[in-house]
Amino acid sequence: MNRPLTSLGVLMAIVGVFLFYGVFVGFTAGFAAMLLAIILLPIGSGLAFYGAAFRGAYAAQPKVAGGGGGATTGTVWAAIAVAVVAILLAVASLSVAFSAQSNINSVNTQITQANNSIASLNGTLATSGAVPSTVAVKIDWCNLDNTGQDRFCPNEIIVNQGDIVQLMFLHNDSDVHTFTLDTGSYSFQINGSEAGMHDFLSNQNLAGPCSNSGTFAEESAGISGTYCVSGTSLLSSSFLSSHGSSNFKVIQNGNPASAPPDLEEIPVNDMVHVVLFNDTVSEVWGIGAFQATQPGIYEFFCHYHVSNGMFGYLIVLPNPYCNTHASVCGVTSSSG
Ligand SMILES: [Cu+2]
Repeated sequence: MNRPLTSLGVLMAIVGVFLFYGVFVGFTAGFAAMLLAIILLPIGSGLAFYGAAFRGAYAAQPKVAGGGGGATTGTVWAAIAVAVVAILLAVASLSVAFSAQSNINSVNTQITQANNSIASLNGTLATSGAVPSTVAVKIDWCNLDNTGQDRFCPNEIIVNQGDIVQLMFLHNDSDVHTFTLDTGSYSFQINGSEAGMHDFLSNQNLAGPCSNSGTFAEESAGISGTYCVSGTSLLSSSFLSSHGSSNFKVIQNGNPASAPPDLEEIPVNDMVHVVLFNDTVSEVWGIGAFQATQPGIYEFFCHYHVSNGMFGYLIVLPNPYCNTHASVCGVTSSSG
């Protein structure tokens, strides 16, 4: 055995295998490592085989005086064959490894491109938002829940910041009800009252229309004790006209509180309409509009029955569009 040659061959083969493994796993990825693996592994294998076979060949040789013995020609060719086989295996394996790596790289590239597209879309949505629109909302008085108490139906209004909210509030109760929004920067009221209707708070019948009983702080915020539809947030007819919002966006029956339907466009005229039946108030409905200028959650309520649970929420979703189009959204410096 040629021990130094065998040791060198084994060492080279081990280093080649290490590099080979490294190329597969990725921590020695690169052309130089691949080349070195291809060189070291077969040469090391061949040398190790040759060195190991040298002993057998030496032992098989007849002793010749003065001669040291050596490898036969067959042993040399066998070592070369081992090296060639190692070369073929290494090249084939590395080509598979690089082919797989190529596919992984391709998939990674596609994932990166998809992520970039998603980020771009998110960025567009986050910075552009929604162009404000006109939203028609109809809210009824009702007492359908388990308490049997007065409620708003529905009791939530969800809009985007900047939207123009056309609000129709109606009831056919003998008690007076209001839709009052007087929180945050909002001041808006539809007062569905009429002479002869019952005031829950005073337990008296009203002497005239549009009454807030003259005792509510809301009146100092712009909500009127005289006008049935009022508040500093109430949009003017000229504003509505310039925004194409003069008529309720959803075609209604002529008297929204009654059937059968007689569909027509109803003007948003800041009025409360009283419907009589046999000289008695049977239905009251009012209509007006405000702009959802400030995002957030704001309570609206009925003056008379808020303590009974007649309240709901205006939910104004923040709209990035309003960051760059403040005037369109009605955002003023004083209101933030
Ligand atoms: Cu009420």
